[in-house]
Amino acid sequence: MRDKLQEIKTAALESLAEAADLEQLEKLRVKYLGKKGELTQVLRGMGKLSPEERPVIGQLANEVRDIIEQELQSKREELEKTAQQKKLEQERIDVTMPGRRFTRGTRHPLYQVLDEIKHIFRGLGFAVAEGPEIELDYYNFEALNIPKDHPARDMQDSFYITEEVLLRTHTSPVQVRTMEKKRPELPIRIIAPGKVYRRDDDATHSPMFHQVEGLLVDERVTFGDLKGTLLTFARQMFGQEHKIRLRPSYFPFTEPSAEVDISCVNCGGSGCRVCSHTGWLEILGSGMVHPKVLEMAGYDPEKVSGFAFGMGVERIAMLKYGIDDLRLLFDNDLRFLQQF
Ligand code: 2NM
Repeated sequence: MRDKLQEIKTAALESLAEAADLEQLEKLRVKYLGKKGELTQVLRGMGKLSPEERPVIGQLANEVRDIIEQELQSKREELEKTAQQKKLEQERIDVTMPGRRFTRGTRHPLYQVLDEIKHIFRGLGFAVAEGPEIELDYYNFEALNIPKDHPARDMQDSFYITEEVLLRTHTSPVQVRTMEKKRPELPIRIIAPGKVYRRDDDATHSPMFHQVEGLLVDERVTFGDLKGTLLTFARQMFGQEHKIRLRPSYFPFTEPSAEVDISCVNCGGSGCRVCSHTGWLEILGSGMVHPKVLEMAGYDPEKVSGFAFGMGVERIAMLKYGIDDLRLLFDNDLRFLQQF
């Protein structure tokens, strides 16, 4: 057994000295020290030895193992060092080579416009409020006085998750949630920007689009306040030379309601193809908050009043930049996006 151990030691040291790379070294480690390795086999056979011989051979076996381990370790360090050296030689970097130009992205035109809308309303004292895109039927419809038979409540027109939960179809639920949270604090003066979802998909409708809605609730808020606020917005957004026009309209959550037009961004009002020869372009919907909506939010409609409005960001962006196809905003074609 003594001889066998000497034999293993000599053979191991010899082959370790010749190992050319880390892979070979690992094979040798397994061959000598592994679970089924030569040294391990010898140690297994120790049971057959006499009690006097056992500690002597045991000690010798341990010495042999220690020597092989030491040699393995120093050989490993040596080979790692040469491998690293070789890598460094192969990887010479030419520091005089010209750098690779990296292209910087641009902010998406929709979000440039959204930022601008927020900036204008912040200047008018409005705070930005946000809320969930997955909304309860109560906040999206019920609290907004939208009747059970309204087309938007149909499965065909909205994305339902359950009977009571859907993707919000407008950002008005954020306004309701804010009134609920802030009451009785006045004034409420917020805009609610964000993504909304409707089951529409054609050249002029995307199933996801962006809205900004505004809400002001206080004592003695008038239709004149609404008109002045929207005129100020329209002029900051499109230019001080613009006029606005209000036309009677209908929304379940406002009374009275009005559509707001701006003098045509293309012809200034004389009539052209863009404005279908009317001189006007519709930019948003608005109105005085319906007393039922105020009441459901916990306010006394005899004591407070409010105005609200809503606009589609895609539409504003298309008018502002003269984009004629909605889909360009969603295609992510860099040739288009880099123009803004
Ligand atoms: C619009 C048009 C008119 C509106 C109403 C409310 C709320 F929560 F106060 F009832 N938020 N937004 C509103 C009013 C939205 O979008 C075309």
